[in-house]
Amino acid sequence: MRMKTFRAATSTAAFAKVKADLGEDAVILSNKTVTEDGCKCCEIVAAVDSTPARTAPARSRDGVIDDALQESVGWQREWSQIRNQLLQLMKPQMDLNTLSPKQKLALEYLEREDVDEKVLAKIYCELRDDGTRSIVPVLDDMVEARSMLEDRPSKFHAFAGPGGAGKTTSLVRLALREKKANPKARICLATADGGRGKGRLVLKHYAELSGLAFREIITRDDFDLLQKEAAQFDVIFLDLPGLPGKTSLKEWTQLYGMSECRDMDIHLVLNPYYSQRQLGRFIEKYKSEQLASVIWTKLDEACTFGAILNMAFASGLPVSALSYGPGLKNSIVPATHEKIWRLLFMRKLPNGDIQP
Ligand SMILES: Nc1nc2c(ncn2[C@@H]2O[C@H](COP(=O)(O)OP(=O)(O)O)[C@@H](O)[C@H]2O)c(=O)[nH]1
Ligand SMILES: [Mg+2]
Repeated sequence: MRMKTFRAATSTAAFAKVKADLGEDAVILSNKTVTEDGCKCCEIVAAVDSTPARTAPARSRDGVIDDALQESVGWQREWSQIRNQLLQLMKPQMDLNTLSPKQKLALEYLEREDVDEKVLAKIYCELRDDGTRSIVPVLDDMVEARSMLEDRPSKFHAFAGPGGAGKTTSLVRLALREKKANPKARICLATADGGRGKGRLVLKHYAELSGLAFREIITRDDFDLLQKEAAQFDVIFLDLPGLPGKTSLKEWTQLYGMSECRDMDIHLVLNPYYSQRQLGRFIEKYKSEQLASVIWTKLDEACTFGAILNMAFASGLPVSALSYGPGLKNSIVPATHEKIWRLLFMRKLPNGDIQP
C-alpha cells in the first residue's frame, strides 16, 4: 500500500491531484480542512495498492487498432448493430401515411428538430391507432415541466453540469428572481467552485449587492457547517464546479459529504446543442438519486430543440427552467409545457423571439 498526502485550494482540486498521481483505484483515507500560510485549504490522504501494474507489451500500430476494436468499443459496436436491426424492423411499421395529416406534420416537425428515432417511434406508436388524437397530450406525458422551488420544497438546490454550461449565471438569476418574488425569503448563495475563482466572485458580488448570505465550501467540513446553520435559511442555492475528467457526480458529492443530504435537489444545467451521444454521457456522469431536474440554457444560441425531448425520454428528468440569454435580467423562466412546445414546434424563445 502506497500512501500520499495532497493539498489544494479545494477538495475538487485535491481530488484531481489524487487521480492524476495515484490513478482511478486510489482510496481516500482522510479529507479535511487545514490551514497553510494562513489560508484554508483541503488536505486529502490517499492510498493505492503498490503492486506494480503489469505493463502491456509494445504493440504495432495495427495491433493497437485491433485491440481497441476488440475490447473497449466491441460491445458498443454490437449494441449499435442490434439497434440498427431493430430500427430496420420497425421502419416498415412506422408508415407515416397511417397517421392523420395533422399528426404526420407534427411528427415531421419533431424530426426536423433532431428528435431521436426512438422518441419518434414511441410517439408514432401512441398516435397510430387514433387519427383524432392530438400529439400534445402524448408529449405532455413524455416531458414533465416542474418549477424548482414551488413543486419540491427542498432546502438545498445544487447546480451541476459541464463547465461553461451556465450553472453560475442560472443560479444567480433564479436566486434574484426568488428574492424579487419573496423579498422576505432568507436566501443563501453557496459556492463549491473555488477552483477558478471567477464564478465564486460573481456569486459573492451578487450576494453582497442583493443582501443575500454567501458561503464558501472548500471541503466537507464547510458543508457540514452549512448544514448545521441551514435552519436560518429558507433556500440555499449551491454552485458546483464542472467535474474533472472521469469524476462522477456521485463520487464528487461523496467527497464533500453531500450525497447523504436528504434535503438536496441537484439540477443539471445543459445546452440543447450538445450531441445525442454527449447527452448520453452526461446521463451517466451525473446519475444520482438527488438529481431532480434539467435546466436548459443558451436556448438563444441553439437552432434545434429536439434535445429537450430526447433528454426527457432518456433520463426521465423533468425540466425546471429555460434560459435564453446571457444577461441577468429577463433571461430565465420556470419551465412550462407550453413554453417547451413553442420551442419545439415554432422555435419560439420564452421572450417571443423566433430562432432562425
Ligand atoms: N447566450 C447565452 N449565454 C449564456 C446563457 N446562460 C449563460 N450564458 C453565458 O455562458 C457563459 C458561462 O456561464 P457560467 O454561468 O459561468 O457557466 P458555468 O461554468 O456552468 O458556471 C457566461 O458568459 C454566461 O453569460 C444563456 O442562456 N444564453
Ligand atoms: Mg460557474
